[in-house]
Amino acid sequence: MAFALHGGNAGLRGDRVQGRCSSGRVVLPARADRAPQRVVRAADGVRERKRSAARSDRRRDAKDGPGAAANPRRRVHVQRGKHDRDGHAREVGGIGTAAELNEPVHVAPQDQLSFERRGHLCLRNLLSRQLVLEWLAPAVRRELAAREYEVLLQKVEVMYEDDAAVMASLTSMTEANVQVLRNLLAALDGELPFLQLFRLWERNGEINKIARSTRFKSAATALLGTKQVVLYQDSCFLKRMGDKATRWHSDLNMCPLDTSSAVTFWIPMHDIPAPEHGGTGLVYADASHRDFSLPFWYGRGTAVDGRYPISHHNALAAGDVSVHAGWTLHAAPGCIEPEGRLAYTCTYVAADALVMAKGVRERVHREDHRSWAAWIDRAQPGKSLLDRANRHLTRADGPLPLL
Ligand SMILES: O=C(O)CCC(=O)C(=O)O
Repeated sequence: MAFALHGGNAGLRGDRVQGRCSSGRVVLPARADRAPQRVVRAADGVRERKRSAARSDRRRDAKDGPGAAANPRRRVHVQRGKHDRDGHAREVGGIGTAAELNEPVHVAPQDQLSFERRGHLCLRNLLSRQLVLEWLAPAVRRELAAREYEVLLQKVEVMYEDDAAVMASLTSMTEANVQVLRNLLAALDGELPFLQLFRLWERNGEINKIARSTRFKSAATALLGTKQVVLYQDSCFLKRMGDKATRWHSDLNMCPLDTSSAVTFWIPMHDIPAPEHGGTGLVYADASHRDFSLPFWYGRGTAVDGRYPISHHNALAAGDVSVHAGWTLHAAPGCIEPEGRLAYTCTYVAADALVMAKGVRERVHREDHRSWAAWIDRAQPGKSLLDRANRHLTRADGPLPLL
């Protein structure tokens, strides 16, 4: 089934692309999965019986708490704890009591192989539906609302990067000028692909617990084939009704680290239909992360049209996570859902990733610079994130919390 991704004309995340959308190999959960070391397996050979078991497990989990289906005796009591400055529950006694976050995931070898070969994978039920709908999604929405100025400023910077007058005016912009930023974006007449916010983990205790959890650490280390990973970046992507397609891009173009070992977990904050039914989940250019030939011979920016099979992971339910490698080309359709589409992402890199040398760093696309601007000038180029010279960056309260 063919579908068109209508790209805007600014920013890195997109190009006007017409692709053939072959459904990705659907990835289904293995449901002996709530116990520690649960296995998250790809779909091959898993049939309707497992799907219907998964559906009834989800209903059970939603009713009785994460893990209730696999272990009916267990109830996860997510208690309300201390409150932050806005009166919202913070991490103490809150999300941290959701046992699933402390349970490592065993990613089956065939899934690791598939990720290695295709550059993407879907881990169904990596999180419980309850955790996503009742904790993560509200926390992400609160951050978006509380940090509207930051969100708008970032998008104006990206969309007006070639307009010297607008860029100059931003230096004197303050929180009181939110309306000015809104007007600048409105003037683009629907060219935006999404609104974005970085570093949610830094300000929100619940999100911090999730991004730094054993759950993600174990999945990231397995997929990258490394012992230690660092949380490099987190972000959220809000597509409002009418927002355009996310352009084809790979994340490492925007990252000042010299590495190929990066993995992004794209976590929808609600159920998302398959792209052919109007959903806005990510679509991937299969094996593009292994395409050394394209950048070697042509440089970046060559159209992906026709070069790779395009695939996706069909409908996603809250708790499913769509995962891609740092160099995998990916995009998303424009948003026709009246309620919009919201996803939270966290990106991990192997701990031996090197901080880029200064001359090279200038070539990094700046779309994500708000994610790393706070620490990059304090980092020692040419050294790994774990090197003694960069240890000061990785304190628990630092910009790159070690897992
Ligand atoms: O959600 C989107 O549309 C874009 C997400 C993305 O580019 C990413 O997760 O790297």
